[in-house]
Amino acid sequence: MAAIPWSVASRTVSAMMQEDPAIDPGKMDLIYRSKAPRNGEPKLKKLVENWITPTPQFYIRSHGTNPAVVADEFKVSVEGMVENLLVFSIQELIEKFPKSSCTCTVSCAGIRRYEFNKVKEVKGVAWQEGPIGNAKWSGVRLSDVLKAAGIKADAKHVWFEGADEIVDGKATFPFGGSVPLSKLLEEDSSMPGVLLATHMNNEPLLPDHGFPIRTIVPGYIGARSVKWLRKIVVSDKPSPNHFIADVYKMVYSGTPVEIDETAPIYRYPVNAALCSAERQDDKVLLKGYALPTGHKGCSISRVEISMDNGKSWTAATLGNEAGDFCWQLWTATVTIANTETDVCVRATDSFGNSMPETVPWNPKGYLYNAWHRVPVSRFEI
Ligand SMILES: Nc1nc2c(c(=O)[nH]1)N[C@H]1C(S)=C(S)[C@@H](COP(=O)(O)O)O[C@H]1N2
Ligand SMILES: [Mo]
Repeated sequence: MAAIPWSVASRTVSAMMQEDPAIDPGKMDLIYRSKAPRNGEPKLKKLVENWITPTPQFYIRSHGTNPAVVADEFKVSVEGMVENLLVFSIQELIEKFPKSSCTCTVSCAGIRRYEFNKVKEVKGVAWQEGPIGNAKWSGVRLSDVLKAAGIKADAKHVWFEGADEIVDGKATFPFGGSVPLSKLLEEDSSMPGVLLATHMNNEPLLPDHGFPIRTIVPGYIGARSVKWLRKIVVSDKPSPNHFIADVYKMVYSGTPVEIDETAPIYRYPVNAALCSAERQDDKVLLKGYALPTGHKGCSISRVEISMDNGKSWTAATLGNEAGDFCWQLWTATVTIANTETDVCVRATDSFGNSMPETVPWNPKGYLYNAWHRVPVSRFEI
């Protein structure tokens, strides 16, 4: 068996042990909303301590059990509307194609879902503000792999399929998704359109994050960044996989007709959250994050705080670190006269998108991005 240069032996063992729902020692810090499948988000105060989210603080969202993976035997195939069908081991992929890295934010479409529950109960993990993280991802570019495969003229979408098995009633199927091929036109020397990532924050991916390989789709909801990637299919239509054909769509009544007629969600909308509050003499220091809409060249232009339910707003201070498809951290110093009040936060991005005061309820609880309204009493100040 060929030696693996990026030393994955330990990961192979721990990935195989995923039958056991024991939590990876590197992921003990998360607050688990469910353990099987594993769904955990970081403590918010910790989340905003670093612009690059340390891997232990990075949320986990899995729909099924982690697949048992033997890294040396793992293969990724490239099929469909291509001139050459290709199959690569991870070793071959990383030897054959130029290395590529990017820093970008991955955020779950269900972020802040618990707020919908206050209106009417929604299905799905009751996430708070934590299923979001900004990491450095490294691997190879999907565009380089597709160049080697040769794309046929009428191709329009690229499907991804994971090695996990999702059980839904009596059916079992892999997690999957797709992106329009045009997403790849967005790439430049510093940002791939889609990355096939083997590493996160300079370490091989943890099993929970898709070891040995996953897609990372900058600017798209987390569901499009398929973990344990084993199949890439080039097609003239979006993937028929459940997670793009039926779910991860913004529907309001959820009838079959509405689902069929609604496009899948791709890019995430502008969002922001207040994550920590600390007393500093007679003032309070607030810290949070803001995420611009997932478009190339889109950044946060302002974050504003209101202590009077949105009647008046003051600007927060944006952190220095920013980048395409990345969140931005912010701080604000405020006076809190009345600990019974709410703090409201809203962000506006450079494409003119602003968080609305309220958003309509949707039965799946996706894309909650109304003003972040937090009772001061949430924080011990
Ligand atoms: N194979 C596979 N890929 C997947 C998922 C999954 O359940 N299976 N969950 C998706 C969802 S909904 C999100 S938000 C991200 C979460 O990535 P993370 O667990 O590394 O944070 O992975 C996506 N990729
Ligand atoms: Mo997600």
